[in-house]
Amino acid sequence: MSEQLALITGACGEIGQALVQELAAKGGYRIVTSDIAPLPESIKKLSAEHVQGDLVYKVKTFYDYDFDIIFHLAASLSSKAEIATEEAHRINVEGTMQLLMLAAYRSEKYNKSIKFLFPSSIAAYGMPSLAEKQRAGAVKEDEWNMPHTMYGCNKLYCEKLGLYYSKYQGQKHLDETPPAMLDFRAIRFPGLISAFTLPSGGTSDYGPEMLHAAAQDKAYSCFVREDTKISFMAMPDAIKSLLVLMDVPRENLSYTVYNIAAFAITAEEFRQRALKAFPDAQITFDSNPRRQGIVDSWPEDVDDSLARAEWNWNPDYDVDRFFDDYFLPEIRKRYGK
Ligand code: AKB
Repeated sequence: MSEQLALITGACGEIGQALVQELAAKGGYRIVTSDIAPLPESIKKLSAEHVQGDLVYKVKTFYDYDFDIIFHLAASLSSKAEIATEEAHRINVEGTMQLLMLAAYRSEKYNKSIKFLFPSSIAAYGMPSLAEKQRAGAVKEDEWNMPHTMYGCNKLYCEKLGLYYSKYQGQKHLDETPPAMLDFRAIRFPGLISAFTLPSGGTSDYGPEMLHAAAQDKAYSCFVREDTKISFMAMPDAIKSLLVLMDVPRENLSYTVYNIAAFAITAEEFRQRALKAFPDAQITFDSNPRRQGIVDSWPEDVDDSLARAEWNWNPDYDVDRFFDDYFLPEIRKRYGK
């Protein structure tokens, strides 16, 4: 079979770097990358072409590319987006809209349904109070869709745009068979933790920051309270979910947006795990009201039964396996511990 052409935007980000590596290892794809930054050396050779610059203006470059699949990862994350709201809206919404329009146009013109994989987030949820957050536990996709952040609003709206361009654009009669339309698939990711890269601009960043600091004997002041609880996942599971969802036949999917979950733990549980592995770790808590407010509005956990039922989603790393089989061995190698 000939190679498929894949576009990965935001390729220099945490998910981007890991995805470029895994997609290249899977084989069968010619990978075009795009990012505002130059590609890191570690993935340079894996990209057939890197388009560097602001995606909103670069999308027009891609109108002549015969993409089979687009992973649109470029985004301004929750903490950063809350500081520069207009810029976040431009990157998160305008960038996505431009790319969706391109994929919709090419899908219809060439009668070929381009797959569009979109990382959404637990930020699409908004819990009204801590009491309700506790009561709600693991939330389903269509519950509490009232985000408190610019980033969450952007993600939720882009999920809707994806549905619009994949199903309704052109407003055909409901019983009419539509022309080929883009094939939009979104995953609402929890906080992601990589042993190889560090996040920036997000609010779930306290998890990975604390662990990387502990492994390097650096003191860490955690910007949320000890009891703060949200859902987290190992980066390899996040990449696995994108690659699995990419390959599921469309007819098996009855939704366009899916939760996935692995483990939900508190900031204090992170500290305990860090101390067990690195007993000299110095971790204190100093809650930042703005960032605390953001994480408090996210659910404690998400219900991923839809993904499990429709595309056999199953994470490889629960909390024990995350620490024992992935994070600690890799981080020890990385920092020579
Ligand atoms: C963030 O913290 O903004 C992201 C996310 C949970 O989507 N990591």
